[in-house]
Amino acid sequence: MATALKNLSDYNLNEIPSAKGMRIGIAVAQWNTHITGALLDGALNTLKKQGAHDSDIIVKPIPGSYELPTAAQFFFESALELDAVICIGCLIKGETLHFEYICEAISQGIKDVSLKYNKPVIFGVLTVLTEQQALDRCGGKHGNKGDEAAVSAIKMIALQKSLS
Ligand code: DLZ
Repeated sequence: MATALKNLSDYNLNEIPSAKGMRIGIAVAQWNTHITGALLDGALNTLKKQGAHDSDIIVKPIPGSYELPTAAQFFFESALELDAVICIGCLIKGETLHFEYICEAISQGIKDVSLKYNKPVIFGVLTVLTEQQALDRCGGKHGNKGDEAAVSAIKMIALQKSLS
């Protein structure tokens, strides 16, 4: 779990499957947009490097991280025929229990939507104690969790295709 021991962007992209033809929705929370925008850039960059086509990536802004599971459900209920959804958000702990409740709801919700639709829903959400920890993980000294989310999506789609 300790990101400090790992750079989130430390992948050999030659070992990742091609993303050509994969259709991916990305829901991006509009809280802490200086962080979520950078996470989105990382995810888009990695998907395109791996061959995903612009027209196969559908990005939608979402009010806040709490809405990410519902947004993922909307994506799968749409006519977009997506292979996966990446949820991008950033929760920074404040002084109340709000952080704990939202983190719990999002992680459970993302898992529930993934199992309900039998499709990968990727947890690209930073849950951090300070803004600096978030900055370190959206293109800073620990890399970019958006890259990691994109790689997870590609690998899970490839796994599902290989088994079906
Ligand atoms: C309300 C709230 C707070 C306090 N903090 C964050 C945050 O750090 N990151 C985030 O993505 N969203 C936050 N929100 C908004 C909630 O996720 C949600 O959008 C609102 O509670 C409305 O349901």
